[in-house]
Amino acid sequence: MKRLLAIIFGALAVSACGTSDRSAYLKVYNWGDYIDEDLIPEFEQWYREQTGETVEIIYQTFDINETMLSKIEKGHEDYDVVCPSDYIIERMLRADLLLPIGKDLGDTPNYMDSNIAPFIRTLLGKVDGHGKDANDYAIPYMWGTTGFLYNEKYVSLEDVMTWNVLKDDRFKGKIFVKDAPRDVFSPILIYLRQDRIRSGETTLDELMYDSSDESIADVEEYLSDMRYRVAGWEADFGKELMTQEKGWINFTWSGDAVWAMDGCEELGVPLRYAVPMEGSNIWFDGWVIPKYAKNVKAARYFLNFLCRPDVAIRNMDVIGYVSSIGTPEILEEMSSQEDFPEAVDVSYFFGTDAVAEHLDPAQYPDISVVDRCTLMHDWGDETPKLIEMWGRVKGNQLTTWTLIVIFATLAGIIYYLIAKSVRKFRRHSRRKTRK
Ligand code: N2P
Repeated sequence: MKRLLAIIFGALAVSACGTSDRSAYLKVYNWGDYIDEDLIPEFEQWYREQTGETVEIIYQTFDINETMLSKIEKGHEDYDVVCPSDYIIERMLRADLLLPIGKDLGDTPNYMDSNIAPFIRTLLGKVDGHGKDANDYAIPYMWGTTGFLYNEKYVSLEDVMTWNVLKDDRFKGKIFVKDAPRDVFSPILIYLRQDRIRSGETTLDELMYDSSDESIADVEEYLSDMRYRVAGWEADFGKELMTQEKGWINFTWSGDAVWAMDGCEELGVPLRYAVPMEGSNIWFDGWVIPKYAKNVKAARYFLNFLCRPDVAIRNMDVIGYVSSIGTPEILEEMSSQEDFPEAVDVSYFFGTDAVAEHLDPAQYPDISVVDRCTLMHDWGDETPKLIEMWGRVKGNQLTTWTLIVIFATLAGIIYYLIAKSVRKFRRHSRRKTRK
């Protein structure tokens, strides 16, 4: 409801923008369920305090990268800040769609420079900016892994330690998969190329650039064979279905898993999260300022605001995802929230002393998990091949409901035709008798 109202008010305000001063509005385009919405008016107030100027946020959401990208790339929409994933930032830089974030913040401290964990800065450094340093064009927001959220009542940890669980008939009709072509393609390719990785013929990183026809065909064959076990392709609702036990396995992002696991144990739904042994993606989403933006100043302040540790903690609490902010306050807060029995080595994120921290391993994976994950890369002009393959895989799928509807319609038509012939036959016989 809150989101619906935001969209309605947003739409009204956007139309009002045509006649008003555009510097009074900040157009934010973010993933659904990806911010503590109470922070929106708090930013507006903070911006007034910092600059003496008024700004009103027009907040809109998307559920997959491709929708957002097309609005900017094809629609030239004037969003001031948007939140693409790593490989889409790469694509936007390649297509020259981004403005530098800039550093002018008046007297306001720069939280962007000081608070982002070096680990995430290094990941951002791996984004190929095609001659540009991605660090000048993006502010990392949330990060995580891709893996399985599973219900321990029906599925064991051993089951989900391989991506091949997707082909296990015991779980037919109980699997939800993210409707995100690249996020599904990459782990499946990693799974299919295990032998080549082990023999040194290829590496995880090389696979993330692999858009060859051979690899697309292999993943398509795998997905086509897997799909009849899939109950649904979801962008955002899988986590809720898992809490209602409508699904037992969800191919999803760690943050969705954390959101679902929160409080589920008490309700008798034992949800867990794991990253298969074969390896997976580590990803981050970052805020960027598209070149069609109209309020770059407020955009920069907004990104700076999101890098405040207190703001990062509020966001994490509400959405379940993990912020790129890696200051000591974050470690202190996250380790005080719940007593996780297992210690994880998170020195890669919080610094050399953090080798045995009792944090949620779904949020802050142990270094051994991070070591088997890799960042995705843009396929450039090859991308349509993936989208076409995805369409074939999903498009050919007949769900049980589709089959029921088709059969019911056919039965109706057959009944109608038979009834019509019987009536015609009776009329004919009556006429014959009269004669
Ligand atoms: C939140 C979506 C998170 C995006 N609903 C993960 N890349």
